[in-house]
Amino acid sequence: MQFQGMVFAPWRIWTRRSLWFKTLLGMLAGIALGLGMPEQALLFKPFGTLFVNTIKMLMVPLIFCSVITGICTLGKRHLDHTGVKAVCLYLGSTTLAICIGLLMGWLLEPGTGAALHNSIVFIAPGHPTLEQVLGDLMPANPLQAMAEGKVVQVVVFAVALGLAINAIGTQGEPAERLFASLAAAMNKLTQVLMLLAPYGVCALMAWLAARYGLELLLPLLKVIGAVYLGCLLHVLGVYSGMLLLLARLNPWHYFRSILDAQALAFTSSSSATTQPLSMQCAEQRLGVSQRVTNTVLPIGATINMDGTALYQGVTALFVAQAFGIDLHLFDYLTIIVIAVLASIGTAGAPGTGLMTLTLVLTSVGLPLEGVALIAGIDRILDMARTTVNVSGDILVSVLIAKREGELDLATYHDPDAGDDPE
Ligand code: DAS
Repeated sequence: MQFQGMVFAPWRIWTRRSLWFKTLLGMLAGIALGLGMPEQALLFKPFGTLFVNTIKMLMVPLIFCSVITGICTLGKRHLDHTGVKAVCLYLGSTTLAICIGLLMGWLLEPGTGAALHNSIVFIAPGHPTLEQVLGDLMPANPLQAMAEGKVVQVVVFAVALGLAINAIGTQGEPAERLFASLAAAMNKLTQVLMLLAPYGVCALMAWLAARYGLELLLPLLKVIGAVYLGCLLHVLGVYSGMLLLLARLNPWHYFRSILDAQALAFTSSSSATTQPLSMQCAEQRLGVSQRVTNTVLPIGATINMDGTALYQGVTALFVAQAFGIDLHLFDYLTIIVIAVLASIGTAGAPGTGLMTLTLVLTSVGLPLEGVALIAGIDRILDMARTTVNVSGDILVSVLIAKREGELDLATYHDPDAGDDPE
């Protein structure tokens, strides 16, 4: 019995480990295999391709149902002036975040030097004219757009259909329930199929490490640096600026009061898990009224993904640089639009940003092998981006409460003042 226990102990240890840890181990094992046994490692390529194709299979149905569900969820809130302000501020800060991500990717060039351009048979799409871009926005045939993976058209159709479902009121409820359950099913299927990630990432990294050696590691470390630096810039720069310019509030009190929520977001990598604490922080430590908290934060949880958008900006440029693909102005604009729209309805759960990254890459014709490259370090990036997502959720509730005269300034400036002295 003891011998059997020893034999199965490693398996039991492995299965108990969380997915992100296994994926990180898979990445390191793949790199070791590729460096140690390059000949044999090259045989792993088909398994890496299998993993990439799994991601491709999930992408369109997942984002189609998620965007529709997000639009319907927003519609159900019968957005009053507070809700409309929240949506505008959230989408505005997400747009700023993606721009900062693109700026960090452009300045730091994390992918330069990876030189993977001849690693896969990949034909970068030609760069369209303005007429072609505008003509291509609307799908002539939505099903064909899905079949061909034209994600910009899929997202445009999803937003239009979501708005239409809202517009028909009670008649749209069955459709709303259908897409909500499909979105839940697709999220479940994603969770199950992402169990393949450790093995797929290991196979892909083994093949790439066999081809490119240690040159691959430095770019991945640069991606981590660029995302963390960008997140820091966004939180300290943009959020401080918004507090000072839009609400004339001292940012210090905001940062001091949201540390607990940020810590939970960082360790859990889930803004949904953090939401109750976010609401508590907003009300009890920042003085936001219960009405604004209950209106604004659930909207933030549905559509606000500043950290995720910033990460998509950095990693999209990383992939383009690594595979030697030039991006043009329209590509940057497409990345911004898709990252903002994809944030609507993306679940606040660990790793969801990696799935929406597939959407951003596909929208500008970048290879999805880049997703498998990022998958190994994704949890490290997810911790930072979720912290920014949660910080942004709370920030907008403070800004709106201040503008609507529902911010208790005494609490904002000194949240511990009311605590019992002993
Ligand atoms: N982990 C997601 C969240 O909870 C963010 C992401 O995966 O990008 O917000």
